[in-house]
Amino acid sequence: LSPEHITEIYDSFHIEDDRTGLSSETLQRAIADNLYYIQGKFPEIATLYDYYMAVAYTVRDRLLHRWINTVKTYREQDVKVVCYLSAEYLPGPHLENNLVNLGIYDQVQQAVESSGLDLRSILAQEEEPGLGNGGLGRLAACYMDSLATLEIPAIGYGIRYEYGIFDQEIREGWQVEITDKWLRLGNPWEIPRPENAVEVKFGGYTEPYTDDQGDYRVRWIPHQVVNGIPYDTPISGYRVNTTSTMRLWKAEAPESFDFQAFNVGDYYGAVDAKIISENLTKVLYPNDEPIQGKQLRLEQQYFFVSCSLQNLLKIHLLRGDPIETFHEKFVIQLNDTHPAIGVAELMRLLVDEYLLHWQKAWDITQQAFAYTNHTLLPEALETWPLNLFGSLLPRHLEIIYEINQRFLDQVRLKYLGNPDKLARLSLIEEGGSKRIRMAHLACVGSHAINGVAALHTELLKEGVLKDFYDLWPHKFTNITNGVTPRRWMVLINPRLTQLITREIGETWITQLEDFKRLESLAEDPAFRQEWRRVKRAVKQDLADYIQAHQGLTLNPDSIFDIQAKRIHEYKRQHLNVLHIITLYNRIKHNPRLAVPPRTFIFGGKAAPGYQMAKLIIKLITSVGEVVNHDPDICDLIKVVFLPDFNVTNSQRIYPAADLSEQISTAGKEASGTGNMKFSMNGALTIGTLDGANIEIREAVEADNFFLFGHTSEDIVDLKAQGYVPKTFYNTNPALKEAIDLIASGYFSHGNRALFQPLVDQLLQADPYCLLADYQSYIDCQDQVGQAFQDQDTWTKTAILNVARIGRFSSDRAIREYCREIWWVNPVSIHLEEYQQAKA
Ligand code: GLG
Repeated sequence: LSPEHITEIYDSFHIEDDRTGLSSETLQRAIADNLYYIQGKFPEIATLYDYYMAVAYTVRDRLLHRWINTVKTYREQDVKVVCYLSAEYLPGPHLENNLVNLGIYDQVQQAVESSGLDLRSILAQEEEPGLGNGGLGRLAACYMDSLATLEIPAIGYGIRYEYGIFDQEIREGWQVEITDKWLRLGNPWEIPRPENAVEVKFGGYTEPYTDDQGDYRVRWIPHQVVNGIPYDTPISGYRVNTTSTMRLWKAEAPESFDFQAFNVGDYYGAVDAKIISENLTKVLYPNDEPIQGKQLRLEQQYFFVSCSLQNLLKIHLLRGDPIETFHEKFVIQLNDTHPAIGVAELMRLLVDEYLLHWQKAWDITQQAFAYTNHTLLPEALETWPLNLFGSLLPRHLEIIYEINQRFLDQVRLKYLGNPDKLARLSLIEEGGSKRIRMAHLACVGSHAINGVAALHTELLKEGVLKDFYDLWPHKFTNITNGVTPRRWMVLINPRLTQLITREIGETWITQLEDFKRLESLAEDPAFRQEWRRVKRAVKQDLADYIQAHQGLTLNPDSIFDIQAKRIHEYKRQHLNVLHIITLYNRIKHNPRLAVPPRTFIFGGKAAPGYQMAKLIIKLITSVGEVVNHDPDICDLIKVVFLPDFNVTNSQRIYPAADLSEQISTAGKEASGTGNMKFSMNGALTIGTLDGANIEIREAVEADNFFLFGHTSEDIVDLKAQGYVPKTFYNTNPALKEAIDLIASGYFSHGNRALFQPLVDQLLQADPYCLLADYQSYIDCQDQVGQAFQDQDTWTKTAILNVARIGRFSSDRAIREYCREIWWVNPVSIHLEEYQQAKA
């Protein structure tokens, strides 16, 4: 070999860095390296989980490279950052999402296969972070995905719960809750940052003093101090370098042992302090809609909010910016009222710790915060008993009094002699025992207030927040929710993704409005046939899964009629059950009746303390027991309850649906986001005029949506007239027969007592108006059955649903937040060569 020849050979190949390279060879080498040096394993003894960890670390290295460049750029360019404060996040498994976003799914698959392994089974090893209950937490995760993809500087702050939402098992038809030990085997996605720990104070008392300038000041002497340790998880954007941070706080005792207590012999007392502190972030409250009065819950809220705000102020000052410009560099979104205490905490930090004057601090606070409301249910509006609040946060109580006094002074000037108005607007609820109204604190302390769907925002303005709307109409906006097409289409439905991309290209992945191009294809019979083939294959996948896990054989040509969401009376899973029983009765009466075969699939968790919701699960499984095994039914109806509905399991469900059940009582569901995921994957919706259903129906057009039920106005009128559910029961034989069958013990081995509470609730109160909507629902379901017979028209309608769902991307929602509330701009991230960065 001549020297020239050797140089030529060297130039012809380029060895990639093992931590950043993206070729399958490099990835394979990196995975083997991580297996060896991180897991401490060699192939002969490595478990699938070890391989999962090795692959996860390999992908994380690629993310870190982008993440570091992102953080660096934001520091250097002094950009404005969105801070999303949310007590809940449901990001779902990270690995596959990162493969999709980085565009290395195929390379990693190849790398893994070359080692004789299968990527799907490696992906299945991941334990998802169940750090939320439902829609609110999942929305936060979709928004983090869109923020990164749109290259908007953002940090998502939250709580690192040691135990997330419980795992659900079904035993003898009942829900059983199992502790979610998601951290048991380690979490490769998080990086602890103990050096950035902050202190959070609780309890104690306050005392006034005069500062050097002669100004009146207050200091807070706490009873207890807890440390907050940040754990950072990188959040990738789709095919961009931007990688944002989800920073979750864990509570720890400041010292592992309180040595002073230890020295005087109080060993257990010293350990107790540690236990008390660490209990703070132990477990997520498993209620979908907020609960009242639990001290630990207020402690969790204050803890993560205080950690986050202290962290933001520190970042701001580290960038060399004066405290007075804080609101120009950060905008803080309150995801519901859970972090609303932030308003008082930022005031405390600015006034007590950074010694600003009240008015200056208030201007900064109001301009920094914005508030999203997620529910109208009156029982869900968070309020805290004054005593509890004052003993835990004595200084914040004083600050809230001061905010309230200044606010009510303003109100008094506007509404002369209107004490009712004042009482309604006040941050303090009087009467009986006084309470702090967190929604009011959020409204007063924010420059923008938004609802999550058009109807919801209108109802906010007319109802719960009417007085605030009258006062500050300019603060109110609607931002209809959206979901990320990366996870909810590309990741969960590769078959449909491929078909669509083949026809219209892949721009839709970041510009979902481009789905519009599918409209003309709805007219193409050959395309419709392919679409049907895909749908059938995806339904078969779910059927296989259910066969394997529950031993139930499903007919993939039946209508897959699915309701998957938290179990709640307002969401009306039991209305769905009344339809099942009605169909059952019809077939029993007329065994030769030609009904299209249907598979009813349910998924969802009930709050552990919500007895009625748990009874609804038992009703679904009990009806399934009877119906699935009744020979007269000839397999025309099947009822399946899929246990443990979470992000992972939901991913099998949305793509397989023909029919999406969105049947809440009108006016109760703020938005819903499952409705969007189903539609995006080509299901038709049967729904009420509630939440985002209304806008989905407008978008897909009325002919392509199965509408039933009373409107929210009807429901109000119905109740005002004195709603008597019994009237519907007495005058509707099919309804009566269905309810009587439940009451008779037919589905409970003759036990009439079992479902009595549910039957009584329906006949005596029926707060969610199931009986009033029953006939309309049944008629609509009959139309669904009819329509499904004509498969070709059904498919056309499904394609049109997808073609017109573009508006419900979280990218659109985030763009609206940026434009109307946050006033932030994208910042592109360029990668420095790794070697260069190291030097
Ligand atoms: C709430 C509402 C849902 C809404 C979601 C996200 O009940 O209707 O879609 O927030 O805004 N508790 C929730 O999940």
